[in-house]
Amino acid sequence: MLKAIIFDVDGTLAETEELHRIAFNKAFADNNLPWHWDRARYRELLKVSGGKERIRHFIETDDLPQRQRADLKQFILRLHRHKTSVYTQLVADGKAELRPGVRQLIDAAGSSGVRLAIATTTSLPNVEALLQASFNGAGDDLFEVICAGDSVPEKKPAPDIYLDALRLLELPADACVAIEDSRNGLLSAVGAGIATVITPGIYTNDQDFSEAQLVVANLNAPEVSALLVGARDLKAG
Ligand code: XBP
Ligand code: MG
Repeated sequence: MLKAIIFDVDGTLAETEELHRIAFNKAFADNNLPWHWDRARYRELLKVSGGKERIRHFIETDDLPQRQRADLKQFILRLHRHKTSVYTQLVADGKAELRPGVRQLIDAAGSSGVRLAIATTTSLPNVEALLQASFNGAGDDLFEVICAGDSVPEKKPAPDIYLDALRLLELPADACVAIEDSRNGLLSAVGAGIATVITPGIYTNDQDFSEAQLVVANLNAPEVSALLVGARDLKAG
């Protein structure tokens, strides 16, 4: 019986990857780096989970001289911190909005007694900015567990972040459903044994989701609210 829904963030709660791309490019420009990630390149780079890991991968494939830097780790950390400050400001300015059906599903889960959690690769400040902007700060109360970014040794597609969410929820995988937008996220959730609903995003609509329990365009699809029926019946007693 469904006891919790575990949401991914980027591409799932909101279509935010375009904002991340803009933030990366602004941080590159502000730091006088001759780098610019267009949409096609970003689609490729998104296969690397984590902004810091994505920058390192880009340097190793495209800017070999930077790779020689003695302070490469610190350089990437500083650049990514700048990107995160640009991104969180964009979100605070209202540039990210929840995808269709997200708010309704969250409300329906609340009235069915289904608990909510977040399992994301993105940095915690990005999650907090989105919850603040989308739920007027009530986000922290809505999502009982928030697992994000560097809190785990291995990012998606490794299962670590979802295993952490299960541990903190104190629930078995079969009492939960994960909601994701990407193959990395699907593999992470399925790797933790969690049935997964996919809502492909603008950057992931060409990916393979064969391991998913359900693939829908958006969370306002009727099959999604059916997930809650069991929970509601049981709650009604
Ligand atoms: C998506 C990611 C993140 C974001 C950028 O996270 O892979 O890396 O692209 O955020 P998810 P950071 O879909 O799991 O929410 O720069 O903070 O990593
Ligand atoms: Mg995602």
